[in-house]
Amino acid sequence: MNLQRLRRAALAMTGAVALLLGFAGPGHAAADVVLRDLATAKGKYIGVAATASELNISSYASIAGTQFNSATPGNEMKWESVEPTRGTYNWTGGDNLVGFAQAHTMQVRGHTLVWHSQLPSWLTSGTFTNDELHALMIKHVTDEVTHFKGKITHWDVVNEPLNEDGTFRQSLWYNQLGSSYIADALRAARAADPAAKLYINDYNTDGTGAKSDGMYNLAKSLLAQGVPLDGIGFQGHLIVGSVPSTIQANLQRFADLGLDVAVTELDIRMVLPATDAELAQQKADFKAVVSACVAVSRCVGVTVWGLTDATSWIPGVFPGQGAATPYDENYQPKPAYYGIAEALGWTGTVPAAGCTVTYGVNQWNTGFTANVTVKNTGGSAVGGWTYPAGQKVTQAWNATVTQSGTAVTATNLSYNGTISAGGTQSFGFNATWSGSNPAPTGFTLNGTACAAG
Ligand code: 9MR
Repeated sequence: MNLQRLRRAALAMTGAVALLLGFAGPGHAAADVVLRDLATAKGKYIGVAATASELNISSYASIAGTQFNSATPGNEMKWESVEPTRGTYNWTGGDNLVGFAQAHTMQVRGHTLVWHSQLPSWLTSGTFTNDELHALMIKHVTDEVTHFKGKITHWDVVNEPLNEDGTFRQSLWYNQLGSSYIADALRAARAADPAAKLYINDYNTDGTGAKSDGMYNLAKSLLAQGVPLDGIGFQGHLIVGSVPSTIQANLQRFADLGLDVAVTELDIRMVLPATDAELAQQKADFKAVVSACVAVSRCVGVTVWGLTDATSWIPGVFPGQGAATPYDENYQPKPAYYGIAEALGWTGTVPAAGCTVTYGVNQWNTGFTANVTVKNTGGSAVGGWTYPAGQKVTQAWNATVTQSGTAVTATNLSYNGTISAGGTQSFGFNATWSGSNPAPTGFTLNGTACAAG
């Protein structure tokens, strides 16, 4: 039985079983890996998106604030969030994100001022003359950029203005104001905060192609008109194994126009359940994207759109897909995390597994005592394992141990619920046996297969 099958078997049984060993706590990568330090050494930033609810998750916040040095609000600076009622601003979510970033010495990408989506209904269902709509847009841009003046390093002023063929997207803005809304929004943003770098941001422009050509022509034309455009954001919502081979060349051609470029919303999704092969490919994919940025001197940084698979937007929008971020659902760094690190110059050894398990047994005619030591070699821990038929757990210590058929799960007690990086926790149990008394196989911890220790 290969490792993947063992893991699946153990996971499947964990749900049905009574003995679960759960050690919770934020994950830690190999102690020497700090993405933000690596990025800084390359002259880049490494960013992470966070919604207000994600920031309330302690593991999310602690990893975001230590591993990343740029933050983008997932939703809190969008029009529907800041001005749900006409003329009444709610800056709370945006201010909280900014406060979090400042407390952790992170810069902030403002996202986003003029977009066709996540607009308040008073705006989308209202009737406005072209002049009124233009004035509303300018006021919104001016008020929001002014509110955050001095606190935002980069603004996604205009988001997703293009169709897949590179033409302008039909939107509230384009339909009534024509393509000049883009230049006007940029000018208003510049007037409100001359220090912020102003971007147009879009998806499916990461490699060369019709949409990217449309963006290229738009950028060129705006620059020719003297419009204050500083950079182009490439969202990077990608599919595993499908990173465009032209990504570096594409970033470079925009840089050659005299613009900064950034990867602003990187995630790389796959059909679930993720296999080890797909996670390995995803590592290579994250590495390829970040490497493209590293190779382009005017690429200022890369932002991942979500820290963890636990809260990513992907499964909700692409049913059956997910696993798109650098950390798994238990906040453990995935191979993708190390792909980012490697692209940023890290040369360490990727931990082979999150855990090792040592299983010792002391047996007599029909009974035995087992002692289990779980070592965390990559993060925090939860475990379950298959248990040979004929064995029956009767008593346990230092864990709640339960059994269903041949599957056994152990759950931590209140005093031993965390395994520090490199640390161990041990528990034991008494059991009966008949036939033979082999060691169990298929140990998992947080869904990750554990090597035998
Ligand atoms: O991550 C955002 C998610 O929480 C929202 O539900 C969604 C609504 O459209 O927007 C997500 O972020 C989007 C970003 O603002 C612009 N590019 C696409 C992102 C994913 O939809």
